[in-house]
Amino acid sequence: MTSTRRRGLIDIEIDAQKEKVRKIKEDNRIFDTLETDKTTLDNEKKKWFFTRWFSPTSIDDLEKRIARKEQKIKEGLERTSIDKIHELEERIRILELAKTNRCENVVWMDVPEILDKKIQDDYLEKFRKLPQKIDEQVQSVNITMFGGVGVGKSSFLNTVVTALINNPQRIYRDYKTAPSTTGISKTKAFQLDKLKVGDTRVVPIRFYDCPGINEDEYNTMNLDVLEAVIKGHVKEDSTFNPEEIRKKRGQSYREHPTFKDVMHCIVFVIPATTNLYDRDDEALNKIRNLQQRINGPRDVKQVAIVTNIDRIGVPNVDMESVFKYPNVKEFCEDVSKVLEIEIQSVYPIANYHEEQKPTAAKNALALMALWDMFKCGERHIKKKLEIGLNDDQ
Ligand SMILES: Nc1nc2c(ncn2[C@@H]2O[C@H](COP(=O)(O)OP(=O)(O)O)[C@@H](O)[C@H]2O)c(=O)[nH]1
Ligand SMILES: [Mg+2]
Repeated sequence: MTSTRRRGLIDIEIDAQKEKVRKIKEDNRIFDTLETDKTTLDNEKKKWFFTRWFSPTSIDDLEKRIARKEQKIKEGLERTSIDKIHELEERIRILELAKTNRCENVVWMDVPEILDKKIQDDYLEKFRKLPQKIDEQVQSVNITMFGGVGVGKSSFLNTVVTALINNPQRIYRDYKTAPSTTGISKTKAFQLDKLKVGDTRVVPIRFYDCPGINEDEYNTMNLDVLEAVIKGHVKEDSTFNPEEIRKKRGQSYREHPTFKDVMHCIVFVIPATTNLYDRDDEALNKIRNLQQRINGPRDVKQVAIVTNIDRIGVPNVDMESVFKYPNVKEFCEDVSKVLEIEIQSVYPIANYHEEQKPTAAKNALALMALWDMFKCGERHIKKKLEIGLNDDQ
């Protein structure tokens, strides 16, 4: 059979899993047949005793066979439970289902067909070539992320750092933020460390990690606070203190921000598992209200990332083909409609969650999104610098 279709990581994984199941079943058969062999041996011996007739090789063969099996067990062969086998078979079924849901002719604009190492390396090269400052006055693109608690904001930063540093053995999990295990956001520091490519070369991008904007009993993250963040009223070296920002005083509040302090790109973070048409979704409502406040002639650029793509039927192992999944495209289109952000600036993202090693596909997705954020921010800055900063705000 000849096939022009490339064998992807998912095919390799399916084959590997099938082989694993085959091997386990073969091993289990050793245990299953050992008892039968022993019974047959007993019977053969009895037959010989009563009739003095037996096939001369059968007892010998059986004894050898039993000895071989017992030796394997002694060497550590283990029986695998039926539940475990079912679990593996279920995994194969899910991967095969994913493959059938995938569609070769899903059309996205300007997206690579396969997110392989080459795409990852090309983006890394682009970041490596960036100047370390954008301008003397405004050195970096300031980016902040808004989204509910636990939507993957801190994880996205960790994915970005993992991708930029590009150590094939290491996933960064604590990039200046505490991992949230309780569902309560523990994000503390506002401005995060400088991003670096390959751990050395500084990239002119600064991230500001905000607390979640929902489950907000005392309305601490209200629209005034979010707007103050965008307008640069929060001092970068302070911990995030919504109370001070609301009262417009205190050590974390900056009364007179300049253009280098404002956010140059806002990222809305939406998990792919969100019901976008739920009118009671607090985070979505807040984002839309915020947009009404800030959308104006001097727009700051907005992009969206859709996290948790691995939870809507794209297996981690097939993330390289993420753009071939119609449901991913549909969800991103819906985000584009609901938040009125052009589809080119809605990025599917799968953050590292339980895996041990980075993958080219997840890195590439994060780098693509980051590149767009950077370019948007940079354009915004350059435009403003051309107009003249005095005209600002
Ligand atoms: N499977 C999966 N889990 C994710 C993803 N993004 C975040 N998580 C998990 O969701 C939980 C909350 O993420 P976190 O980044 O702390 O959310 P934050 O409150 O927005 O900063 C953590 O357990 C993450 O590992 C993703 O893309 N896929
Ligand atoms: Mg967080």
